Amino acid sequence: MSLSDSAAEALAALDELEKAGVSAFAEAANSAAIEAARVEFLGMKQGRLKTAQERLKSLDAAAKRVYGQRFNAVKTALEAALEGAKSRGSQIASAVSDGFDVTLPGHLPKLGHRHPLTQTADELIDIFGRFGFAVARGPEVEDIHHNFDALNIPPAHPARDPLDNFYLSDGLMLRSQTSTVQIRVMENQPPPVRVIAIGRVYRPDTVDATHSFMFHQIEGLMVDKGVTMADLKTVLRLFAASYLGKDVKIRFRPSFFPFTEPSVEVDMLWHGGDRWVEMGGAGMVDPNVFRAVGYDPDEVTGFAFGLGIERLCMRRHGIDDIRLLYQNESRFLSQF
Ligand code: FA5
Repeated sequence: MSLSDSAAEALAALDELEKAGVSAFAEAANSAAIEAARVEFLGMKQGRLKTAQERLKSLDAAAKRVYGQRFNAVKTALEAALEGAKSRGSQIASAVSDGFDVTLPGHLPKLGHRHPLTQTADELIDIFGRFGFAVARGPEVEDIHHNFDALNIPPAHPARDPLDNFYLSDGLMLRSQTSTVQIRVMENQPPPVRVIAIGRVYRPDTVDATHSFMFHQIEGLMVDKGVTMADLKTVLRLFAASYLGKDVKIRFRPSFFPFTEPSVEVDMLWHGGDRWVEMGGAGMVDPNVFRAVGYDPDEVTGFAFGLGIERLCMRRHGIDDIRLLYQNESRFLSQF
């Protein structure tokens, strides 16, 4: 038995109705659109489904059965599509209630992080901590005794020049080096000593790409029976390899500091570096320094070193101007 042309056409119209209704409900983006689609397709008076139902009357008995079944399926599909649209709509409605749309992506807060100099200092503390060095501290406002006298720097020494130091009143000054902390530590504890001190120092140097009037140093001091220059070189080599990588080269040039004898300048060169860079000074603690703090130079020996932290940080990260470290430019700082 084949269906009449008009029955086949009626079934095709049902297919079309289902397709149009389901997609209208799927696309309805707010409650007004859902309601409009409901009236158009499921409306009791003039809805398209209602109209399709009326068409039943005009079909013969055999076609009625086929058409009736298909009609029920389309009705079910459209009602399900309406329910789906409603539940989607109520989620959207609750999300935008009070004018606050929780479905919109939020504004991510800008996270801060530690300054590259702080990161460098923390790494130095970590490395020397593994070598058994404890952290010591001293004041930035220091007296002449700790900055010069006890460090065997005589009254007429050019290092005391007012043009090279920030003097304050009452025999005080902004410390020009962290070697002051060596004295404070030894005044307060008997040997053996194994400490580092990290902090700010101040010198009225003209500011340029490698000089600042305020910068940071790391001081190291090791005092015990039988400490030698070989220990100093070993510790600095190990430090350099830990901080800059195993392929680092380190070089010691004879130099002079009133508080060490012999004294050296410490240079480093490593993979990616094109030249030797002076990192700081070092040497064996001068017997006069031991006497100033009440240590017996016949009993103990020791080494000390002082390195520039900006320089360590700059060479490690390829920063070519020290001023970048102090401008607090977030696009610069966010790279570290
Ligand atoms: C000293 O300050 C000695 N106290 C180091 C020392 C300690 C020697 C213990 C022996 C024993 P010097 O003045 O060379 O040494 O400074 C050490 C390092 O500080 C320099 O190599 C450099 O890395 C850094 N430095 C010096 N002046 C400045 C500046 N104006 N800006 C930035 N870094 C500086």
